Amino acid sequence: MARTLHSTPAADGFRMPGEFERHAGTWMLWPQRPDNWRLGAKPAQKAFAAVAAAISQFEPVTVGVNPEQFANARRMLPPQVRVVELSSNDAWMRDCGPTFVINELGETRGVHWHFNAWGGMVNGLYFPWDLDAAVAQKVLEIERLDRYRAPLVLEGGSIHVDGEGCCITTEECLLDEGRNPELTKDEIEHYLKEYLNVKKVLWIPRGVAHDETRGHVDNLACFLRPGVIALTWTDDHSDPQYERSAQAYEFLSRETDARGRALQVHKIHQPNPILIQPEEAEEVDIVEGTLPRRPGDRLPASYINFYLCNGGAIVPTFNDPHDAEALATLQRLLPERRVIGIPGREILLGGGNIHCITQQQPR
Ligand code: KQY
Repeated sequence: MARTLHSTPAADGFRMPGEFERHAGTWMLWPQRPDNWRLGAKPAQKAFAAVAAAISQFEPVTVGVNPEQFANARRMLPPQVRVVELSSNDAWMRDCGPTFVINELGETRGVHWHFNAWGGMVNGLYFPWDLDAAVAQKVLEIERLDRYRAPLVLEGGSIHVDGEGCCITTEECLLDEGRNPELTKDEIEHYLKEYLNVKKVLWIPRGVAHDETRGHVDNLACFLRPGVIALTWTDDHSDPQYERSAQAYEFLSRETDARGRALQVHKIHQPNPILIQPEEAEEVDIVEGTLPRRPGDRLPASYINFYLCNGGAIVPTFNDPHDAEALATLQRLLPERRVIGIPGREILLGGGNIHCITQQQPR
């Protein structure tokens, strides 16, 4: 039976593990909306299928699909990927899926945050978002896992944890007026501590330039293991990302984690600027209430938007001169994993990348 609990993970001895810890599997959703994905989402569906296939070499993958796309998704996804009917407005499982928490006995529960499409009626990215807002509960029902209903608006892409008491996030995202304008920074931090069971929250000032999420940390920085962070970087002082990454680097380098360790921060140079091409913009339907895709707009491309799975790291590539260096650096930093590059441009055109479309269920 999947119950809704009125306590908190911290009170019950549950914690969010680091993504680098063992997974039971990965959850994804299936893209289809033509006002976010070009050409009726066909290229995006191929890109999502490639990500699911890559992860399924390492651990079980489940993809939730709207009813009208079930047969198509089943045909496009490899047989080892489980396909379940699960309605959603779009396909960002990181953001609308549950945050899984575990305890010392190996039990798993889920945190169901409030979801408002990255800003609700203030600066949200589409309307409505009612189906997305129910995804976390449905996943937990399918898995028969108990659920905590957390009293704040939060997307999974706005947090990373080390599993040992430390969370990284950004002020730009969690203090944004479209999310929890009625809560103070201290109140938000209190909820993060209660629902993730962390002792320390590191508030990085800003995320990646041009990111329509307005500051998701998962495009900027992540834990490779406790005490070790990868950060998107540019050596170009005139790039709008330079100041943001430099500020994050200085901040993280002077901080310690919840156990008092200094953080090691590794820079991963971003790709050259990637702009929406005129034909790509034209291939997206215009719908009132959905953020439009305009030719020439810069996309928030970052190699940090990768996903760690059991024995693997699935990294977006951009057909860019920096791809090889990013993959080689991550392979050096993650010797225990097989680093695999998967083309990320189609996912980026929708507003995120591989990390944004995946959600780990811990073992
Ligand atoms: O987590 C993300 N990066 C998702 C962005 C949502 C994009 C909707 N167009």
